[in-house]
Amino acid sequence: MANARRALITGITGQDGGHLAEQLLEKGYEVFGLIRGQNNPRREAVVAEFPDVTLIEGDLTDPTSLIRAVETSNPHELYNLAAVSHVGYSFKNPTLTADVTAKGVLNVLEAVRVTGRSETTKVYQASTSEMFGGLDYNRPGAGYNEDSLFHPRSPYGVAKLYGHWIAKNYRESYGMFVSCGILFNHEGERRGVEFVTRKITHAVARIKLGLQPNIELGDLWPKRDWGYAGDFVEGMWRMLQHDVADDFVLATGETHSIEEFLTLAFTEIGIDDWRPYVVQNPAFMRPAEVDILLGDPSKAESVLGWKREVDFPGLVSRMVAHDLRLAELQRTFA
Ligand code: NAP
Ligand code: F7E
Repeated sequence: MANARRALITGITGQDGGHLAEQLLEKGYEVFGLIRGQNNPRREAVVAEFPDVTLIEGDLTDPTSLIRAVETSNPHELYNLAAVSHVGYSFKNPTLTADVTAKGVLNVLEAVRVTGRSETTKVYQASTSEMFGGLDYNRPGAGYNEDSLFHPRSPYGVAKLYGHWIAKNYRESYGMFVSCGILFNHEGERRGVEFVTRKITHAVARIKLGLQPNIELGDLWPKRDWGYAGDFVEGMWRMLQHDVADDFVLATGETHSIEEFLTLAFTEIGIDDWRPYVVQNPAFMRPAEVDILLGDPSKAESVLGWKREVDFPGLVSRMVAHDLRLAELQRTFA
């Protein structure tokens, strides 16, 4: 490993952290992961799946721990994926969201700068389509791109917008290589069950095996540009291999409603009408909703040569298949 490129991933226990660790190890990187808490329940799973990843304890709200993580890993590439990332949760915990998802980005950038690595460490900042907001007045027909207007609709979106701009500010002020990926929703087998796609596929598999009767959801009409997380982390890596730091939208260029996702997921288990199995619960509705998101990934396609591989039906199908295997195991060992 002496000559291997080194990468530090914050958010190693999350969906994207897992995909990225897997891909970077395959590419021959020495991978370090920041893990928070004195007894993080997800540590065991990361150690089991990635025994070659070196875990470093730290928290985005603790600047000293980030300086130590940067000094220990001395990374060529730092992927800042850690965040309070659930939009609904951010309405209930707005101060924590600002501390982690906004100010945490500043803490990461400062850790790189004050340790004298501004010229040697390339940084990826996980920006989001939630910064656009999906309102009628600023909704471009062909989809949002890097020049579209921002109008975030949640404490999460507002915090991410701070992270986006402070990342650009460090690029402009200190010449740091900081690239921001404005990523539209990306899902898959590693997605947390608190997000709507995985919540649905997890429930659909359990309904099929008789482990639960129905699923409780909030609003079903919002539309999202849903891609596969494995494709999207490949795009993150490509951003840091590009010769200049820049901002890039990653998206599929298609948008689908939650109802469409439900239709495909239930069809996978042979049920044509999902309505009898879905209970609407206002607890899962948000004080302000993002109605529709559609991204235009033309720049990433032409400049980075990036293109998503998995399409919408393929995404739903692989998630249901994975959750059916999981539910079968749960039934066997229950
Ligand atoms: P995720 O599964 O929710 O993972 C979030 C990660 O952040 C977890 O590893 C979590 O660790 C870590 N974290 C939370 N608070 C922390 C803190 N105070 N200090 C250190 N680590 C902390 O998110 P994801 O889907 O992989 O997304 C990765 C990034 O991309 C996030 O920044 C997200 O906002 C952004 N993004 C995601 C999407 C998407 O569709 N997935 C789209 C656009 C942008 P614990 O295990 O300790 O909780
Ligand atoms: O909600 C609706 C909900 O929580 C999608 C994060 O990765 O992508 C993600 O944010 C839609 C919303 O994702 C339930 O109201 C209905 O309209 O799966 P979600 P999100 O809010 O789009 C962006 C790009 C990020 O950056 C974020 O980090 O589904 N919805 N019923 C529900 N959502 C949830 N979670 N649970 C429900 O029961």
